[in-house]
Amino acid sequence: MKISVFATLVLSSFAAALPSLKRRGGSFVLQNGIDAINLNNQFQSLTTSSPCTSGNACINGEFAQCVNGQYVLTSCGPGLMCAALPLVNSAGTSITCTTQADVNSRIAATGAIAKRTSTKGSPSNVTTTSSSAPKATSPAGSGSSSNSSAQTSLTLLSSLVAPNFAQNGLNVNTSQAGEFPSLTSTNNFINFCATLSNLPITNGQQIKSGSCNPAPMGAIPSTSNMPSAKFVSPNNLAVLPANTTFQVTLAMKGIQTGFFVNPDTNYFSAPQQIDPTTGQIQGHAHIVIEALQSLTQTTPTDPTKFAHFVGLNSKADAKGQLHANITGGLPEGTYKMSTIVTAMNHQPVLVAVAQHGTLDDQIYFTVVASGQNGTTTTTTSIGGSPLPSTTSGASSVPKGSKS
Ligand SMILES: *[C@@H]1O[C@H](CO)[C@@H](O)[C@H](O)[C@H]1NC(C)=O
Ligand SMILES: *[C@@H]1O[C@H](CO)[C@@H](O)[C@H](O)[C@H]1NC(C)=O
Ligand SMILES: *[C@@H]1O[C@H](CO)[C@@H](O)[C@H](O)[C@H]1NC(C)=O
Ligand SMILES: *[C@@H]1O[C@H](CO)[C@@H](O)[C@H](O)[C@H]1NC(C)=O
Ligand SMILES: *[C@@H]1O[C@H](CO)[C@@H](O)[C@H](O)[C@H]1NC(C)=O
Ligand SMILES: CC(=O)N[C@H]1CO[C@H](CO)[C@@H](O)[C@@H]1O
Repeated sequence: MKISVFATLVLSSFAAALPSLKRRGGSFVLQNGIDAINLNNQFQSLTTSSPCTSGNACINGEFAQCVNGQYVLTSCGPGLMCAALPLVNSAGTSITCTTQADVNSRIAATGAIAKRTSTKGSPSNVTTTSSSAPKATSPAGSGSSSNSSAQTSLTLLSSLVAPNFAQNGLNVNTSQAGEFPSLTSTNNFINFCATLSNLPITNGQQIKSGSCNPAPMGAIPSTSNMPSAKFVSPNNLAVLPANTTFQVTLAMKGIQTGFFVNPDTNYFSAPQQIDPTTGQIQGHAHIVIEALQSLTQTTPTDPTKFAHFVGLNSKADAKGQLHANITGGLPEGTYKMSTIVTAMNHQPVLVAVAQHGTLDDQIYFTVVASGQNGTTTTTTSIGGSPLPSTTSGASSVPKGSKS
């Protein structure tokens, strides 16, 4: 009958459009998926007595045409159901007879994920689109696609193409004088490192001569989940006794600490991840202590040199604090102590907005020969008496964890 001919035509035109699907990445793709989900949800509340003005819908899985203000139903036939599908080549949706599997895959291909529970308090059963919801395999924030084969495929999902990456940022309302044109890409820079043939891919290694890292940046937390750090001890401008073990206490918030991967094999090798329940970055912090010429030094320090480096890999305690012992202490001098807050794979944390308070802390302190001005020492030292000098005391020799 008329409807099944129509359905066949629609289906065959979709089939013809399939090969181009992977190459296309219009900004409408995801929206079409969302629109289709919403329409299918709305169809759940329609009955043959629902009023209509024009157009088609689906009622009880049957194709519904609006005729004189009322829906007229036509069966889709065995094995077929009526559903709204996302258009492939342009913005919009199409209402047609098709299979449940086809509905599922077309909506999933847009990156849209149907809600499992119906909205608006409707106690309805699992709806066609609900049952088409891809199984939730990825935690919130770790990507919008739950297509597991996509995680081994060498092809970029069209639903993940970021259309704004194709624009260089100039000639738009918000561009400012002097702005440099951005590098652009229509495929999310997936092969960017191929443009830098002089650089090896980072490949999880800490390559001192430089490299190109192909991993995407990953999940970005909301502004209510930006990490922040503050040294508790020593405090700023503290005076510590030389060559004496002291404890560093760092207070942190807005981050799930204790997440730490192998820095020798998995450096920068995965996107930033966030905890699905708290929405916070899963990561860890480090502290680095650098020798200064004086507290008023104005020349930048040399990042290849540091007096002490330590990774704070454990989970923060109940007070949100992390601790490290600087065993043997530091020789006399002035120092800058900084945090390096990172995601799990050691990349610096990334947050949602450009303008934000610092995610790290830095303090300055002085180390004096023990016995001198001991009363001005403002931090907790461990052991009390100066230790014999050790190799770990030389400020020019980097020590501590490599991570
Ligand atoms: C899942 O990903 C694979 C590989 O990218 C792709 O070929 C397939 O079309 C995707 N399926 C869906 C339903 O998105
Ligand atoms: C849910 O499904 C059951 C059995 O198919 C049916 O009896 C019931 O009316 C449905 N409820 C709603 C709200 O559609
Ligand atoms: C530029 O931005 C202003 C302020 O938001 C807005 O009123 C205007 O329409 C924009 N112009 C264009 C060309 O987008
Ligand atoms: C630091 O040393 C003190 C005293 O030996 C010890 O109780 C504490 O657990 C140590 N802290 C860390 C983080 O190793
Ligand atoms: C601390 O250690 C350094 C290097 O080992 C040494 O030169 C210095 O004299 C020591 N200072 C004190 C007060 O022990
Ligand atoms: C022993 C010693 O170095 N004492 C010093 C303590 O600090 C005061 C004020 O900075 C100095 O005047 C002392 O010489």
